[in-house]
Amino acid sequence: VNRILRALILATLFSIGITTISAQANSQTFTGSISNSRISEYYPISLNAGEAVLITAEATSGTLDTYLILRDPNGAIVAENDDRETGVITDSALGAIADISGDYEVEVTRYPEGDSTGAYDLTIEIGTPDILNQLTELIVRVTLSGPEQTIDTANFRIHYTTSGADAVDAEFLNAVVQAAEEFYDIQINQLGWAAPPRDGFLGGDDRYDIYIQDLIGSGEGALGYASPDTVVGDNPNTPETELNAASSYLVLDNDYNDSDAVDLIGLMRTTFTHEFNHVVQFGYDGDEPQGWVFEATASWIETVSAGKDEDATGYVEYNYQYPELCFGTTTVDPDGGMLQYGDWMFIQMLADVYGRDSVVAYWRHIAQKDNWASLESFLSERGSTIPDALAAYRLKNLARDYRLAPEFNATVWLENTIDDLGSWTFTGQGIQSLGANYFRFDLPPGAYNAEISGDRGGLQLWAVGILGDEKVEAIPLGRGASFDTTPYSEAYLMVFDPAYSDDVENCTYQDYNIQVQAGKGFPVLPYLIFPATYFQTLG
Ligand SMILES: [Ca+2]
Ligand SMILES: [Ca+2]
Ligand SMILES: [Ca+2]
Ligand SMILES: [Ca+2]
Repeated sequence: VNRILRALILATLFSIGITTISAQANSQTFTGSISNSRISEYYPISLNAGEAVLITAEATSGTLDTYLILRDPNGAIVAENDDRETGVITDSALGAIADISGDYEVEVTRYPEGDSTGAYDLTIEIGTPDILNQLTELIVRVTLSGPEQTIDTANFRIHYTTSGADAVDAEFLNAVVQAAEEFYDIQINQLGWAAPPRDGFLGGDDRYDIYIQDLIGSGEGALGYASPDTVVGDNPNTPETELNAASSYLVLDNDYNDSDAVDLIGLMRTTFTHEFNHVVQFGYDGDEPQGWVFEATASWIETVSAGKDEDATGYVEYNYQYPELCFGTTTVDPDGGMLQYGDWMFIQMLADVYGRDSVVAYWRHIAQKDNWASLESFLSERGSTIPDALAAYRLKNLARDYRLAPEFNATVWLENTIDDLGSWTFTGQGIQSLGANYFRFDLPPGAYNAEISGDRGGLQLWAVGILGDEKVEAIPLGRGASFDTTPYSEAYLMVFDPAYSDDVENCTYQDYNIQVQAGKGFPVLPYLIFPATYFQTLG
């Protein structure tokens, strides 16, 4: 075979892509089936360090929606894949390069939430790393409306087209090119996040992939999104060993023309830094069950990286309107999932109290633990607890103690005004886990006693006094105690629920009464003090 002919043969092999077996690879095909009594089949394979493996599972009968998992000799998940094209091609494909030599295990199972059954063909190809090029054909992330073109930066490959609904113009494309390395530098080099794991060969090479598509016009209802695709377990770019780090890609709208924004490039930029932060987060934990922390952190990133383009302050008004709702919920708020974005203020509080680097430190805990356990261990290292931190957060919100408060256009929801001694209660539905109600305390200056009753037993009371335009002082009353309003220009009472559970989507309201009497005994002194720079009278 002369050299020219050989080149042609290679070109032909490349063009048929997925059915090719390269000369250095050996490939084996197995058949099996998944039934309700046998939902997994296991196949041992022996790999040498540095060897690549490419695995595909294809359903051949019944309703089977395949799911593939590859485990290393220690039983740790190396890679997993559900669908070659999410929801469209439900067969599976994955590839990996062995870190260590030994006996690996391939598990073929079904999509875990379903009950599909049927037979499948499993193909396992072992060879040199170039066999993984086939993943580019096998895994379909985004299909553009016209011929796909790419442009590469140091860390990113941008996939776009100039025809059809997804078409981009040169100015927009250039702005994406600029934004990509600029926000990479801010998040990775300046803010100290670990670079996310590379995606092997997906998208054509190991750069992080950006796809530009008409998201808004196609009714997706999203300005952009990030999607984890391969769970790699450990992120090689951190010193710790992660459990569920994942590589991922991001998708941006092609022009933002159908949004109501004035500065379309600005909207692209803040969307980019938000979505790229998700890519970074997945490098710590692509499988954290508590969804709020992804959106809260990505929205917070907008405030520290996107300048005037940030969209995070736009969510505050909504969060301030529903302080009584469960903290961390992503479904129970009236607008079905808006609260989690406004929860960026909690991330800002961590940055204010423990330093900006603490946000990355918190994500290191998220990588190791799930649900509230990660916040518990992060706070415990700093001598705090979730109830203490959330009470402080609810008080900070009342004080509007945020650098960006001039952009808020909101004060926390005022439940009622207490203007007499006696029994008072909520006007809405009560409060949920880690939530709060705020009352104006409008009685003549003096010493008073407030006590909580009629609840399940755990609610806490705080008195809050405003010292002119200088300070907001918070006085912990526990279940009941006395406080002195004499020094203050205004006073408030906050009822707070310190109880929490991992099930943040099933919170229930708690009833309560507040008994207000004349002061008795020594008044409690302030415990937390906030600057009153941005304080505004409630209501
Ligand atoms: Ca599947
Ligand atoms: Ca890539
Ligand atoms: Ca690591
Ligand atoms: Ca976690």
